[in-house]
Amino acid sequence: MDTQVIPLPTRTPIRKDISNRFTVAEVEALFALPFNDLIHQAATTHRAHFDPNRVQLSTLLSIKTGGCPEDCGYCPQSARYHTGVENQALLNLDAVVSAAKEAKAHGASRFCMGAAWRGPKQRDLEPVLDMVREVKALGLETCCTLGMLKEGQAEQLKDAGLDYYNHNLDTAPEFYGDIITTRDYQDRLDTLERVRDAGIHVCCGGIVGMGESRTQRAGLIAQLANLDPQPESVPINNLVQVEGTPLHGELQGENALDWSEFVRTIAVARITMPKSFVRLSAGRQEMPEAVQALCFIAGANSIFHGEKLLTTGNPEADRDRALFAKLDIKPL
Ligand code: SAM
Ligand code: DTB
Ligand code: SF4
Repeated sequence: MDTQVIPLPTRTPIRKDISNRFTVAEVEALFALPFNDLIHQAATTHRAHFDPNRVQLSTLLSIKTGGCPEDCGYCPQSARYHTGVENQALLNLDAVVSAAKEAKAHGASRFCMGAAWRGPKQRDLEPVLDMVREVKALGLETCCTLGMLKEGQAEQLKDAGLDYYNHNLDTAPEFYGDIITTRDYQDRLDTLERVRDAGIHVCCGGIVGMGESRTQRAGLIAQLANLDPQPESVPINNLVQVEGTPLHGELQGENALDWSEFVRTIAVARITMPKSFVRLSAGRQEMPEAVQALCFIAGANSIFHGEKLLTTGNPEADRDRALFAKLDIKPL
């Protein structure tokens, strides 16, 4: 009888020391692995650092909505596009605190407050500092995403009790100019440095499905993985196409990002940033449960939980509960 030799899965060696930077080609080589080998490597990496059956829940609240001066081509909150999003001035403290209490009651461990600003002015920041203090006092981790920070603002947020600041690189440097013209890549890196220097945890990721190439997806992941230290939290968003934004409508059918490529992106993020929380972020509403399950296998271990992201929909809490029950996943 013939003995069948089963080849071992292909493994691309990953350097342990992140002071060795990832090249885009190295990250692209991970993307190019056979799907099963890639998922296996990502799942193995995930298990070396995390309990694979636990997923962290963050809840988002838009504390200031719409009317943003920036031109981010994906964003329903830019004042330049007609998307039907209603502008809403900064919420008052009570509204934020009651939303945070509700998020906690629904099992969230982190509460993330988002504002459609280019960046906060000092008079904008003061009330946000109160929000951070009160949300923190509820025993929740606090996160803000307020746009670019000026000198000294990160320190004020830290003093108020801010645990995380979300500021995304969004895409590869080479594709960035196709999406945003009102701030550049370096502006984003500068804000991330201010956040890091103030001792706040960094939440930094990007969006895929905007018409970028695979090399550009690898370019985004290389940028994120080469941040030193790596971000504690890495949101991977699948573009939510909103009518009225420049990116609406063009990326359909064969131009749309295939689900397998999204899962590959999660897997590559996990392998290159082994100790970071990789968040399966925007786009879950449109994503079949089986694809979400693959993302969890590939190392995603955080989601946004709650019926809304900032302005667009997210799966209802009951749907997430049912999915977690099927997969025996427990919130962290
Ligand atoms: N205005 C601030 C800023 O841009 O830094 C904070 C809020 S902004 C909405 C936060 C992030 O949400 C963006 O950097 C982008 O990655 C993500 N985002 C916005 N619109 C999106 C969409 N339609 N689909 C997927 N992700 C989106
Ligand atoms: C992130 O990376 N994704 C979240 C959070 N950080 C702020 C935002 C997603 C927004 C999706 C579009 C919307 O709801 O307006
Ligand atoms: Fe404004 Fe942020 Fe939307 Fe860009 S992503 S338009 S900065 S709210």
